[in-house]
Amino acid sequence: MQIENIVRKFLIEGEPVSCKEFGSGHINYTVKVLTDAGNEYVLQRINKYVFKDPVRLMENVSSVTDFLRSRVDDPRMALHYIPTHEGPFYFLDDEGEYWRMYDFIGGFCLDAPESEEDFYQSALAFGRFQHMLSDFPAHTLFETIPEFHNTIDRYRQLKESIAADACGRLSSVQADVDFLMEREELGCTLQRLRESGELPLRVTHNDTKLNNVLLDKDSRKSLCVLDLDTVMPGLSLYDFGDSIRFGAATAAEDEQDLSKMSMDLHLFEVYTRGFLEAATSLTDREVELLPMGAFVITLELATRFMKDHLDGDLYFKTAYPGHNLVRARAQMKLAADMQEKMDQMQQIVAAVVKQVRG
Ligand code: ADP
Ligand code: GN1
Ligand code: MG
Repeated sequence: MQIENIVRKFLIEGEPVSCKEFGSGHINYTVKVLTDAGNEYVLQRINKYVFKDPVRLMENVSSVTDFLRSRVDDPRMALHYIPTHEGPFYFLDDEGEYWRMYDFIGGFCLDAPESEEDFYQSALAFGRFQHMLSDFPAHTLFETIPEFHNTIDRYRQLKESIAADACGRLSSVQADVDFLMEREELGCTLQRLRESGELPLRVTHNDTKLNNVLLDKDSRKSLCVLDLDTVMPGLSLYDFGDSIRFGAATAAEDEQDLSKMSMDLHLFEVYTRGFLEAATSLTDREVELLPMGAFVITLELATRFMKDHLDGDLYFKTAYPGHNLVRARAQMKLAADMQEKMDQMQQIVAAVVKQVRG
C-alpha cells in the first residue's frame, strides 16, 4: 500500500505532499509527513517482531498520553495521537502492518548532547515524566515486552543464544561472552532487590535515550518525551541509568574505536542534578543505587546486542554486517569504565542530593 494512502486513513488536515523517512530509532519505521494545509505529522509503522500485540500497545500509549495531557500546561508537552476515520488510534493495512500517527510538535531530537544544558534539559524531561506518572494506575498497563528490563531473564536469553549458536558466530566472540558472563551476578542485583521489595515498582519509560526527548526549536528547552511503547511498571534506576548510558558516554552507542568510549563524570553530575530536581519522590535507597542503575542497564544492553549478534540480527535495525557486535563491544567498554568509576559516581550523587534536597 502506498504511504500516502496510509496517511489518508487518519483524520488529518490536508492532503499529504511529502512523506520522508526520518529519525534514528532502532525499532520502528518513522516517516515525517507534510500536508498541503501546512501541517506536519509523524507516521510510524510499529515493529511487530518486537511488539507482539500492537493493539494493546496502542491502548497503553493512548491512556498514558491522555493522562499526561491532563497534567501539562502546554499541549506540546505531551504527544497527541490521531485517530483513523474509523476511530481507533491505529490502522491495520492489507499486509498486516500496524500504523499510527501523531502531531509533529515542531522540535528536534539529538543523538548526542551538544551542550551540558541539552543534557540537563533531558534530565528534567525524564524526571518530570517519572513524577507526573507517579499516580498513574500502573495495574492498567499491559506489559508490551514482558521482562523487558529483567536482567536475570536477559542473561537466560543470552545463554539460550550461546547454546544455539544459530549463525556459528560464537567462537569469534568468546572473549566478549566471557566478559559478560563474569559480570552476571553483579548485573542481576537490582532485579533481585526489585523481587525482594527493597526497590519500588514505578511507572517507567524504559527507553530514556536522549533521542527520545523532543527539544523546542527556539528555546532548546525540553518539551516532551517520545517513544512511549515501553512505558510499563519498572525501576526508576533503569530510566536514570539508560540516559547516562547514552548521553554521558564520550562516544556513540556504536563507536568502533573503543579507546574513545568512557563515561563523562561531569555529564553524569549534570544529569543527576536535573533528574533529582524533577523526580522528587525517589526513596533514599533508589537515590543511593543510581550509579548501579547506569552500570546494570549498560551491561544489560550489551547482553541484548550480543544475543542479537549471535541470533543473526533479528531484533535491532542494523546498518552493516557486524553492527550489533560493534554495539555490544562499545557497551561493554562503557560498562567496564562505569564499574571503575563507581565510587566517584556515588560521591557525586551524595553531593548532588545534599544540594537538591538539603
Ligand atoms: P523507535 O522505537 O524506532 O525509536 P521513536 O518513536 O523513538 O521510535 O522515533 C524514532 C526517532 O524519530 C526518534 O528517536 C527521533 O529521532 C525521531 N522523532 C520521532 N518523533 C519526532 C518528533 N516529533 N520530532 C522530531 N523527531 C522525532
Ligand atoms: C531501542 O527504539 P529505540 O531505538 O528508542 C530499544 C531500547 C534500547 C535502544 C538502544 C523497544 O530503542 O531498549 O536500549 O534501542 N527499544 C526496544 O539504542 O527494544
Ligand atoms: Mg526511540
